[in-house]
Amino acid sequence: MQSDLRKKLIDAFTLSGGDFLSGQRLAEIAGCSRTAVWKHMEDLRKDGFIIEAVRKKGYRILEVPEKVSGDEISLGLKTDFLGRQIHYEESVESTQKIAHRLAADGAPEGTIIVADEQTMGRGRLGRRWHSPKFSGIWLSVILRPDLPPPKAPQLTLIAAVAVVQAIEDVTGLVPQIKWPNDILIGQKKVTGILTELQAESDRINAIIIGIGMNVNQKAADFPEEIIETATSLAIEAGHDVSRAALIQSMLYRLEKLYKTYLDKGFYPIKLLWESYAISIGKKITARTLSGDFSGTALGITEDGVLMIEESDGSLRYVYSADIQLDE
Ligand code: BT5
Repeated sequence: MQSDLRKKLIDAFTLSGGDFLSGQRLAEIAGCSRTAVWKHMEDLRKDGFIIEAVRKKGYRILEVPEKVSGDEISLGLKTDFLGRQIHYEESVESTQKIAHRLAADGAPEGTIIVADEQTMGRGRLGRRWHSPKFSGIWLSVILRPDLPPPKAPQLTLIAAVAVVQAIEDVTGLVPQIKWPNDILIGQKKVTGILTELQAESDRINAIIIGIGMNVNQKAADFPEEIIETATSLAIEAGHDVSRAALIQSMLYRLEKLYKTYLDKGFYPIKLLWESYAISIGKKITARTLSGDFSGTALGITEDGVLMIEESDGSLRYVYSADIQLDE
């Protein structure tokens, strides 16, 4: 019902060809009150439409938000197989959920699922991922490497390198990686990665890499809980950034790194990853399900496991944790 009204308003603006439409006229066209028109205009604004409102003249739409549906991504995409099958939805609970379903139904390697909004975006350990409409990249990639399940964490690190390179390519900003899945700019989180598996005991059927990137949010768009810890590329660059260009670059970089990984193993990726890592050589605390461990982060192993040297000199291998920098 509500989206019906919204559609009528957008159609009216499309027909007006950039002219102003008064609140009264819009109310007549949409068959609602002027207050309802005002409310809908505010909603459109929140969704990324740039609207001019002038007394006695009414409203006009100056800019519509950029979408990231199939066409915008395909046009100019330089990959062989990654992103050649695109499943786009305007709004979903979680792109991971759809990716799991498509992967179980046999979707080919390289299929991507992308949405303009997630209503139940998820992080690790059942945490939530804030994914507002039109302002970020909410994307899942299906890969089908012929590997045993313990190798899966390496894919998170490959994706992290691809994300950093894409941000550098498109914006010139220089992000850093916080093991295992956070991409930071100036200590604030700009991207999170969630890797999930469909596997049997000895082989991976599908690996689903979820990437959530804050692109065009303003500081005030972040909810209270993360306002101090999150940032977006627009905040850091000082201008809006094209989500489609970022997705294209990310897919291109990921495909190249993935091919290198399958050909030459993890070592070349490990070197790249370490060159972007924020925590190597620093004092950190790793919060794991079996307790907290503090010490110096030495680096990652061939398998992508984090090595920490504790103050008594003992070496600890951390497979899964949240990392806090202590210096
Ligand atoms: C992550 O989890 O960082 C993985 C996020 C993966 C999101 C993508 S979006 C596409 C795909 N579909 C999904 O449903 N998910 C994936 P974790 O390390 O557990 O971090 C989660 C924590 O980050 C939350 O508890 C918040 O504190 C914080 N957070 C939530 N939303 C954020 C945002 N938009 N930007 C920065 N921090 C955020």
